Amino acid sequence: EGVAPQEYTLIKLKIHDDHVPEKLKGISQQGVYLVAATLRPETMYGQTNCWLHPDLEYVAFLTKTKEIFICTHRAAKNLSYQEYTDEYGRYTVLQEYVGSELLGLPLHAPLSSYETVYTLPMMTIKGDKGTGVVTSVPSDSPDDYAALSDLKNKPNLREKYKIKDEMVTDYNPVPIIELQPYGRLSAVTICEQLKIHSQNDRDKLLEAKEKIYLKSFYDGVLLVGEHKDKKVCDAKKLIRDFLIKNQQACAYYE
Ligand code: A2H
Repeated sequence: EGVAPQEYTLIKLKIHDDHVPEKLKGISQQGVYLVAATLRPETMYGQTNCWLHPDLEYVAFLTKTKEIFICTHRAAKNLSYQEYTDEYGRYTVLQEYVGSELLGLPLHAPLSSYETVYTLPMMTIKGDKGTGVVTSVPSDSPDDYAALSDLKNKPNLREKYKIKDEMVTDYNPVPIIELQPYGRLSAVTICEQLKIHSQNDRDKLLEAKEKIYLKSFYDGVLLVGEHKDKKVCDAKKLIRDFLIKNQQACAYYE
């Protein structure tokens, strides 16, 4: 970790009103959101699901604008220093959860081509980074592709966390960025080339990320959306600003 703060975009994934957890019902008219920290706002067109760690603790708290955010306690505290709570940095924890209690929830994910995506389990989420909520873009993130493939290939894993088959089988990587020589699903290509078999292939996943992450920033070209045909490095900030302006995302530093 360097000295400079990392600038993330917090993507607000809204829980469908009719699936808001029991104890959060009737508290807010503004909606209940899982908030995911990402470095790649320009990839939100390709969201297929949202990852939570089944054993990690999450809190639901009320923001200054009377929305309910769900993230780790640590991230809630960081957000309280970043003007999401009252002027004294106070915030009310409404409810605590472990991740497994929040799996299988239907969400609206901004810009995604899938109208509904679901919360699914990922075992490699860290509690001391971001919000503990990770939005999944398997076309462009090797970690996300490996974890989604695990759920597709392992019925026992789905069963263990009571994930319905269709929450996984109906969802596939969406081509959103062209990156030569990897093509239109760069994470899929790199995982196949490096023979990555699961989300636990840590060394190979690190290598995969190193191969495509920076390259995508400089050489990637968007295939969809308002900034189609633009390079990722030119479109990234525009898409981030659009999401923030539309209150579908906010800035987050740590
Ligand atoms: B990224 P950095 Cl398409 N545990 O978003 C594990 N991973 C986490 C996390 C946590 N607590 N919090 C955030 N992340 C992920 C999109 C994406 C991301 C793409 C490609 C690469 C990529 C869609 N998932 O990240 O350690 C989030 O996934 C590659 C680095 O703070 C977030 O951005 O640098 C990124 O890791 C933040 O990682």
